[in-house]
Amino acid sequence: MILMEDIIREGHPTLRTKAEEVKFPLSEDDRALAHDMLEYLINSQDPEASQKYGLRPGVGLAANQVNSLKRMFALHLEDDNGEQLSFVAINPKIVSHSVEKTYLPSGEGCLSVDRSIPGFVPRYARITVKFFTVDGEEKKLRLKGMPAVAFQHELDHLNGIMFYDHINEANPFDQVPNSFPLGEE
Ligand code: N9Y
Ligand code: NI
Repeated sequence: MILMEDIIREGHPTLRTKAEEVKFPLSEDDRALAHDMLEYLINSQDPEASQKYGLRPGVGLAANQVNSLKRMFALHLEDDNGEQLSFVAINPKIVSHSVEKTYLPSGEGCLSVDRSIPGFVPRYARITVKFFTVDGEEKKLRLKGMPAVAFQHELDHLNGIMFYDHINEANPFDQVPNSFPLGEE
């Protein structure tokens, strides 16, 4: 089971390293990692379990964050229609995206960052993504809203990119061209 002590923090080189493609069929270790990452998110959002194990709630977790350089991440969150999205994405990619951008009006955080870093993080408002499931099945999804933002935050981790890399340094809350704040579509 993944605990907070297993999540590496800012300054660890693995967070700045590009993760490697995963080969199919998955090894036992890869399967266990995929399972454990999704389990962390589910437990972290359960008030009893998060309290019991001292977990900081999260909607996404990338392998880099548990010091593994595999191209996989877990997402567990609801979409705009209240539908639960819960999956592990392996070798994920964005196949197309909107020109329009969005951002969380209160900025982003990260389980690997123990401080608050203010500012808008520009993200594509809508993305079409492809990835493989643990069983080697290819999925194609269209995402918008929070799931689109979270997918991009996680894909960034696999490429060694942190959310604050996208914040305008001189003016963190500068207008993002051609964008809308999430929640005000
Ligand atoms: C975990 C992050 C991923 C999200 C950050 C912005 C988009 C994806 C995470 C730190 C603490 C709060 C928590 C969060 C949330 C958001 C919306 C609705 C409900 C993965 N991470 N958080 N960041 N929760 N809950 O670092 O989930 O944003 O790489
Ligand atoms: Ni993160």
